[in-house]
Amino acid sequence: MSGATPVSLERQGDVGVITVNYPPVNALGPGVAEGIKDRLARANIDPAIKAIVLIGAGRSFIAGADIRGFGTNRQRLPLGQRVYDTLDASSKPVIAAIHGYALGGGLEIALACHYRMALPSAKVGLPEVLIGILPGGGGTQRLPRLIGAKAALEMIVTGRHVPATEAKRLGIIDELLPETADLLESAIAFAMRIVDVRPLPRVRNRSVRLEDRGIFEAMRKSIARRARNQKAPYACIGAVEAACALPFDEGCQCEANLFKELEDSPEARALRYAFFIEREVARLPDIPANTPVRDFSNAAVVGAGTMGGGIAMSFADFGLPVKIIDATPEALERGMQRIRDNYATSVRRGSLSEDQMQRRLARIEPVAGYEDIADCDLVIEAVFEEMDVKKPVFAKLDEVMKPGALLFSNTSALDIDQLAEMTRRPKDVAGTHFFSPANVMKLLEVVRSKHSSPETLATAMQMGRRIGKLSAMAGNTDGFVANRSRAPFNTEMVILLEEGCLPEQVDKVMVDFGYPMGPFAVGDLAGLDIGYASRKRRAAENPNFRKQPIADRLVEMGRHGQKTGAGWYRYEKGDRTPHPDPEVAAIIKEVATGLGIAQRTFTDEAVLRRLLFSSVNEACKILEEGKAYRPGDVDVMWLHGFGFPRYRGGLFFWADTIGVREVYNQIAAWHQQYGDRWAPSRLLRDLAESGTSFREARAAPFAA
Ligand code: 3H9
Repeated sequence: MSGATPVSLERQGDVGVITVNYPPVNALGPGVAEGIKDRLARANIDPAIKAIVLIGAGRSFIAGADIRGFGTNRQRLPLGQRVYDTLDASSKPVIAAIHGYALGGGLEIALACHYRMALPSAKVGLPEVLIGILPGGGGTQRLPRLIGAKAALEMIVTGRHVPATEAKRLGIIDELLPETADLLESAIAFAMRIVDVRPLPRVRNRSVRLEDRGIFEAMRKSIARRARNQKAPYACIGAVEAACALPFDEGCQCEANLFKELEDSPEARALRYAFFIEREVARLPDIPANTPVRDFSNAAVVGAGTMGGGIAMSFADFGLPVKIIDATPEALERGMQRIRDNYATSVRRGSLSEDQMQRRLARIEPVAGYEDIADCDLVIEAVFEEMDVKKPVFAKLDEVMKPGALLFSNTSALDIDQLAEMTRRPKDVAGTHFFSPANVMKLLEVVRSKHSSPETLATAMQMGRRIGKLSAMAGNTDGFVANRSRAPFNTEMVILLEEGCLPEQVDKVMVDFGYPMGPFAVGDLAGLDIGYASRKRRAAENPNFRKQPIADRLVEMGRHGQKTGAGWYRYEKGDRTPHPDPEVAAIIKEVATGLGIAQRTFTDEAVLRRLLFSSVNEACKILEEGKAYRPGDVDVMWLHGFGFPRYRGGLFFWADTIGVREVYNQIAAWHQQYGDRWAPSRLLRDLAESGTSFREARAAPFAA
């Protein structure tokens, strides 16, 4: 290595090998792009070097620009002087040798090289849109020139990671090696084969293949719903459109202008934040990273209901064999049929092949009784959500499961300590709360009992990651972190009706905000009887529980949601479209009159704040009680458990865009107006008084 940069140049025969070594994933951190430029210049003037290979050390080629540098006073070089431009201009051929990831600026560097070769396991992509920006290193101009506008547009607007085999088919990769090949050796051999080929194949000199002028409008239409309130996806489309209309340098200028507009936009800041909290959530400050994790290669699920079936599918989807039991053969068969139907729907929709379905189904083994699961490495209880039903299940699991097997519960609210205490191995017990549908939703809330050992918790977190989930730790409190912080929102939305809102207004506000569906429509989808049962339980436990007479009335009338053709909305047979229902409006009016509550109108902003501020306050209480590690953990749960719009960062990130003082003042005012349920949390008051943002809030030490 020459010089103190993370980039080295070595000569191997006639070939100069430039190696990027910036762990863990070779992002373009400080000195990397400069290092590549510098080594490239040296290689170009070294008469002994005839061709150049650019390769990454460690597990990746280059994962893109350093995301931490965005929004800071990052140095921006003028067009023509950037690493991409100098690679392109090299008079000696440059070959990008790709393994691991070539993403964002990493792929843009590869596109600026004259040739690209890759191992089949490599992935390439331009995922900038996922962090609220667009490719800013010429990617929007080179990719369409290389693979045509249509394919480039799709890759850039979705940001998806494209496997090298597909990238070869598309024309991004010139040569695909066998997986076992020595990448460097092969790249050097390739370099020697093309060493004298001139002119050098420069992507910038190609013209764009525009298959159909309508692709841009069609893309704008197709993303309209998903990308509402966002700028980056549209900027991506605009930049590819520019590639089709303008000479290369002008197209790059257009890309650079759009990049500048987006780099520090609110959506880019929120999406960068989401990227980092999703990684931070895996770190458990009070459990050492080197805590041993228990080996597991299979699982069992007790309970073949909707949740149990979804959990079993999650294991099967990620290659782990899973056994499933239920109380009766009929219930088990019903559960298996639901699993088969779910997979069949995916096959029909084209998201799963017949062959994949068969392989996944083969991993799910329905078995008759507890003895048949005794040998499994871990078991997840997913029976009816009642303490009296779950307790005997834990006693039984303790009796039958082999020593060392971990016992998890999928409860969404019940006390994990009590379940652990039903066993002689309380250390091996924890909560693993999946969200519905369990095979689709990404969040896994790992719930820590006061008995859970660090090993059990570390294993539960890892189990989630093995089955494609984002695992986040929660303390043992009613509703844990996700549902507890969401509960006041659910109460306020019904109280808003008493005060004069209609379900359709509340839903519209939340959809406009960015949720895929409004909360009342979601309620109808999930079934209103579920909330009814849990309200009855809570009311029995707590005399101060805020009743929801409107919601109760609907359920008592048999309006259980979509499944009964009516709930908050009315549904036509065989159609899931919610229609506002005058009957519901009449019930609302009648209940409100009975309660003596005056009806008034609400602005959309007032509705939004009323719902989300109530949850912000509760989430502050959760931090203050040490039931979550960090504000970011709460935000991850809202993003992945409840469909909170990612480009708004999460509950706390969004609240910071309003400002902690304003949030506090409003909550304090509502406390005066509505009483105790709006009492501001101590933490919220402290933050407001000290002018500390929600994101910087410190939680109390974790209390299981
Ligand atoms: C861009 O390139 C803009 C350009 O168009 C033009 C500019 C002018 N920066 O995810 P992991 C960290 S925009 C900074 O756990 P994996 C990550 O935080 C960029 N840090 O590993 C983590 O740190 P820690 C376009 C980064 O194997 C560690 O590396 N590129 C970056 O599960 C390991 O990451 C992207 O958007 C980065 N670019 O997944 C790619 N990348 O250990 C973003 C990673 O402290 N990265 N880190 O928590 C990824 O998608 C995944 O990290 C990757 C590896 C798939 C590469």
